[in-house]
Amino acid sequence: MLDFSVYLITDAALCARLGLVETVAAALRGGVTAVQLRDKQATDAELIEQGRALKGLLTGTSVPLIVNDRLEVAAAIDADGLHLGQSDTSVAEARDCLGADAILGLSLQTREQLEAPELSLVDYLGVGPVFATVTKPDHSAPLGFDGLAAICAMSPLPVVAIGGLSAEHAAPVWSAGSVGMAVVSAICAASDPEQATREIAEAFTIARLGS
Ligand code: TZP
Ligand code: MG
Repeated sequence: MLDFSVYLITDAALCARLGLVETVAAALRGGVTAVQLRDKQATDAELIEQGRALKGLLTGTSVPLIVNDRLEVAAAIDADGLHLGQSDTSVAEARDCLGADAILGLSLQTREQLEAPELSLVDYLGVGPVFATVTKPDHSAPLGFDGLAAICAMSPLPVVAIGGLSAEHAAPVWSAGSVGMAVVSAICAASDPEQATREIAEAFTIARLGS
C-alpha cells in the first residue's frame, strides 16, 4: 500500500547544509513515507549518482524512491517510480518503459486536467501549489484549500497536496481530501530535518485519526 502522507521532495541547494543523502537519512529517521529526487539543474549523470546513493539508503525500507521528470534516470537506477509534470515525457511512454509495477505520479493544477485519458496510467496526482512558494518560482496560481478540495472531490486518483506546506497544514490538507503532503523546504531547509519530518508525520497521523 503506497503511503504518501509525508512525501519529501529533495532540493539540492536547500539540502546543502547536511548534504542530500544525510538530509534524506534524517527524514527517514523522522518517518518520511516517500522520497522524490528532484533537481532541474543536475545532468542525468549527476542525478544517477545521487539516485544510486539514495537507493542505497532506501532499499529495504518501505519508502519508495521516485525520480522527478527524468525517465532515463529512473530507468538507469531502477527507481520505484517517476513523477511527471504536464509538459514532461508522456505518461504512456513512461509506463511503457518502466513497466506495470512502477509508481507513476503526475502534477496537476486544474480540474480540467483531470479529464486527460492518460490518468488511467497514473498511480497518484501531485496537486498544487496550495500556497505560493519560492521553491518553484514558475508555479501556477495558488489553489488554496478550497481549490485543492475541489480537485480532490473529482479525482479518481489519490491526491498529494504540494506547495508552501508544513506540519501546521496537515489537518486542512487531510480535510480537503488529500492522502498526504509533499514538502521541499519544510524538511530540506529545516534546522533539524529529522524533527521537522517527525512533526509532519505526527500532525498528519493526528489529522487522520481526528476525522
Ligand atoms: N510543485 C508545486 S509547488 C512545488 C513543486 C515542486 C514546490 C514546493 O516546495 P515547498 O518548499 O514545499 O513550498
Ligand atoms: Mg516536471
